[in-house]
Amino acid sequence: MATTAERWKAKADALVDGWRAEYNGETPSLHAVVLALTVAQHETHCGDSWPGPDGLVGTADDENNWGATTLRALNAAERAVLSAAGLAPTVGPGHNERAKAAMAALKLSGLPLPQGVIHCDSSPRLGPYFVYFAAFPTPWQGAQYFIHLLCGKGGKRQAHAVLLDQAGSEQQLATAMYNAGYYTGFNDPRLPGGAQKNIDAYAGALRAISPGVRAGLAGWSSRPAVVPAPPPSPVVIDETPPVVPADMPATPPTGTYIVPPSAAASPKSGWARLLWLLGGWMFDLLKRLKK
Ligand SMILES: [Ca+2]
Repeated sequence: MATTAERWKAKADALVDGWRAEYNGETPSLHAVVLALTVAQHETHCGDSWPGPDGLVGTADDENNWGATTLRALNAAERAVLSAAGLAPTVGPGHNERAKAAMAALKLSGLPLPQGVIHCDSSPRLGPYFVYFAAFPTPWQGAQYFIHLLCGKGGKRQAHAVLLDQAGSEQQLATAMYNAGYYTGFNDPRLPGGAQKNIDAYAGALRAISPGVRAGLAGWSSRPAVVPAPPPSPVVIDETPPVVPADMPATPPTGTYIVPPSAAASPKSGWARLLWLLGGWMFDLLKRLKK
């Protein structure tokens, strides 16, 4: 059993390998490693949250999903299979079992499956939904995809600048991530102060984690770059535009795989849900017209 410090050093090594694969061999600073690991820890315990069917971390079937990175929404054919099987998403008790049942039903259906695993997630606007999360054969590949989504292709997202800035803070990172749609939080952004509450909650969670990461990495420095650098092998993203529910973006928000305590405040199905969503849109529209 690895000690806490040994675990952090192993996670840091995987993160550095992923960063180098994403950014042409560039080595991230300790500051960048600490902040990125902090996010990955908050989201999925740097991959350990989803150990795969055997339930054990560190074995071949681990999902190696860092950062709760989503792959795509379910398409119409997949949703039809789950609907016929009577499987609805939940983020309440039994959400893991429900997601496993959904995955099993889709495997049985014979539909071509992407490189991902279904979990239940939720957002303030959508309530619970099934979504494919990315899965990888190794930790560094999971870390690379996480960095790719966090920082954007070529590092074009604000989160990348925060990681590179030695004074970049958890608050700045949480703000950049929220603005980029990395997480949605549990407060309705349509309500006054809702968005800021989501950012503050996320930043607070990061501030609670980062000192432990920094302490765990005392005395650690990144390994010399492997020559040649490990070939980037990001997940093969299914480019087929999925047919998604009208209220759900084709690429659902990634991240924050945390079961909210008061999930499902919204109607779950049918006309009630449709009316609820229409209500939300009308609210947005009226707010915009007022401006
Ligand atoms: Ca495993």
